[in-house]
Amino acid sequence: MSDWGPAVTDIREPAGRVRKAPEHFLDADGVRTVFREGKAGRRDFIRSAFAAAAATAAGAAAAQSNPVPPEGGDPHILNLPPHSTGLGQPVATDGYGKPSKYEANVQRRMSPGLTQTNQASVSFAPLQSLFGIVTPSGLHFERHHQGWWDVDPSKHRLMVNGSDDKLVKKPTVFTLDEVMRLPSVSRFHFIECGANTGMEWGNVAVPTCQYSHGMISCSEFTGVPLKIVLDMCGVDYKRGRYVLAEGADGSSMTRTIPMEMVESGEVLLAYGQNGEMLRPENGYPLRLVVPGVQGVSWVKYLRRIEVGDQPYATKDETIHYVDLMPDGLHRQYASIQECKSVVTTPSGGQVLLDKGFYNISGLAWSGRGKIKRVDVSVDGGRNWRSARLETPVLSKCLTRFNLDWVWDGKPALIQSRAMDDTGYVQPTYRQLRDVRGSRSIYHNNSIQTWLVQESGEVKNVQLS
Ligand SMILES: Nc1nc2c(c(=O)[nH]1)N[C@H]1C(S)=C(S)[C@@H](COP(=O)(O)O)O[C@H]1N2
Ligand SMILES: [Mo]
Repeated sequence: MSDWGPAVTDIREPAGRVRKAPEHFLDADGVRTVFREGKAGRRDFIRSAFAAAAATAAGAAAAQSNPVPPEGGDPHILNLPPHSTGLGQPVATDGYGKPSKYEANVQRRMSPGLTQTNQASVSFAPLQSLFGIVTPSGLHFERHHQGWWDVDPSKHRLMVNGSDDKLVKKPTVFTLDEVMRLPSVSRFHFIECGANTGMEWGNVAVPTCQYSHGMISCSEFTGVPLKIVLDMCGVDYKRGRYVLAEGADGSSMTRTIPMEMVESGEVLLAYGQNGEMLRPENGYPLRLVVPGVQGVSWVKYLRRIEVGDQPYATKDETIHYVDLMPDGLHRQYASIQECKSVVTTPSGGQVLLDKGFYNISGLAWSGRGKIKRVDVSVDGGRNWRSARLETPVLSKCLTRFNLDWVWDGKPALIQSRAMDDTGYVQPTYRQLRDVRGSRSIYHNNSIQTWLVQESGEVKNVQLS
């Protein structure tokens, strides 16, 4: 089955899943609006659609945290909230901590109807709720072809062999302990599924950036450069110009990686993610990290590396993850994720509560290197201003950008356009379709447009 089933008709969470938090306004999709409730005096600015929710939320918040005597009460007794007067929770109540209950709407989400089973499926990361560049491991997007497993690390093995006897002198089977005693590195990289933003090819315009761009995540990965292990096994690098990576799950996930990538030292046998072991959903206990390359090559539950003298033409590189070009031929092995960006605030589903100042914020990345510049337009691409790139700006990693904006209350078309250090500039839909046609599913890196309507509601639109 391909990554995308029928078009989405209804992406809303069941109403019961949406939590109203006292300090945030949440719309029906559980999307946090841009403004938090400020002073009570600001409430007259709030749009009528939110007035009811706002009144309850602000009232509850005021009662909890306002250290003034209740009206008509004893002026000597301050109405302090329990958290200022009582004893808090003991340490290690949760041996492994969880987010605040007020953040319960920040979830990775499935798109109902997108896939026929929940095992060969995808969940999207809530980009609109995240700050900085690191994706918390519990919110990392998921893409499984045959469901995920919690594989016993003491039983897991990694085999390294050659496609013929001469390519690898010492074929070896490694335990995880044996891999983990080798020299390790830790590096921040994004992983993006080649199908990210795929529905936009058909101008489906899914409502939020979680669904349009949420098949990307960014982590600090820790592991052993694959080159070190291949050296140990005595690889003939003259003839052995490709490796095949194979996963241990039932999906027969196998992908060809060119040896130059391995020789660069960037390809990792990773066991660590954001300071701890990989999560089961992300390939515990061992996955391949192939910086800059589409997610499908980042084989999870990695059990075998074979060295070969030619590309392997597996199902996931000849039938799936290929691009139908305008001349009717398929482009295969397209692997590097080209330079791309998206504004995450304000973005589809969010609501601006009033005109005035906003921090436009978003993410930019390139599979070829570092982000050099991000320009932002609020008028559909007529005028551009350069955004601030926040540090760190790392190679093949998400880069956070921010830009000051004063909204005048009129409709605005917000876009971002990233450039990487090779000089490549993220294309418009017209530029992309001129080269790629319109029958692709994968590898859509076009400029995204969000329409801010006069009501403050933000919508996904596509400018041709
Ligand atoms: N073993 C195995 N590896 C796999 C897959 C899989 O189904 N099985 N899916 C691939 C695809 S298509 C993507 S986009 C990434 C997703 O990684 P994640 O689930 O950690 O986000 O894993 C890749 N590696
Ligand atoms: Mo993918």
